[in-house]
Amino acid sequence: MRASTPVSPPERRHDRAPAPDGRMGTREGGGVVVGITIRRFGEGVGADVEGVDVDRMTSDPAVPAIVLEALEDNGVLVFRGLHLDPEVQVAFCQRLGEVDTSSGHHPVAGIYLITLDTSKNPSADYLRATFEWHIDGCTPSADEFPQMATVLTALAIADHGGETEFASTYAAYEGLSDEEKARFARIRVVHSLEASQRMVTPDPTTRQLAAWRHQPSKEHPLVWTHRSGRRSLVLGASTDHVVGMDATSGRALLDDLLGRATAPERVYRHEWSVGDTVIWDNRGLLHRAAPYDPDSPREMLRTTVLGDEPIQ
Ligand SMILES: O=C(O)CCC(=O)C(=O)O
Ligand SMILES: [Fe+2]
Repeated sequence: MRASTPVSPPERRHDRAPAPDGRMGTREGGGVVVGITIRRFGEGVGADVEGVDVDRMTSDPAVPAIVLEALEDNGVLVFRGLHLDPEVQVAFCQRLGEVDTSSGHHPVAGIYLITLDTSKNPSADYLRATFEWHIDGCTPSADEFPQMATVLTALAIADHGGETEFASTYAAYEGLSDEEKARFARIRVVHSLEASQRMVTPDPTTRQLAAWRHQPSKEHPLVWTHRSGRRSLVLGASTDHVVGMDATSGRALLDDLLGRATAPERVYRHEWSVGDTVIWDNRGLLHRAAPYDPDSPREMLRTTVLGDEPIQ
């Protein structure tokens, strides 16, 4: 584990009272400190956030900018043991951007309950596809852009499995050779709900197939050039086929790239404790849940912050 990397807010603030533990003003390497430490897990993706409690999450004016900057730098942020209420989770997310309130099966708008129990979530069957590496929002129903960020809080965890894994698609792009970068700049890929659902339901009923095909498929470039200027690869379970390539060669290319992106040394696996909150940058990461039993008590409060950046 790398040494602690404290983070400074974008603006200098001299008017704050010290944090109770006195860390304010004692940042290693100089700069302004607000008592928040971003502790990277290693060279790859992910970091622990220390010093942000529930109050600061919802009311400290410095926190949104710190979180967004740390998210861009680390991909995944872990807040341990906060036990966020659904309302607090949504309020925190609203400070980061516009929250998706469309789900409708949880009493708190902005919360989608992740569970394999169909009596609690009518769309639970679809969640088995989260066991495969994916990026959320590559096959939107309308002309929407992929979500910017997703937050999960663990209400209950699985006895076995159910960890959530993350891998950077920025790192996947950066790991390409110059020749590959040039070649892949022109490649386009069709994404579909059918492709991701087939991975977990290879023999669908006619009705399932019709439901999947009802969702429009979507063509995206393989390489996403972000507004920031960074580039990432758009990969994962929703990839259906490469435009203009025969199915076998296209699949081989996508599988090879996915395998490289998600090589074990590039993956952060979050082993949940009840009360943990994790946020990830959906635009620059692949994620998946490690399989867990359909009868597992695992339940997660999920909130998504909408994106405004097209894949281009
Ligand atoms: O259940 C999980 O760990 C992840 C589920 C997922 O893919 C998501 O929330 O987007
Ligand atoms: Fe997901």
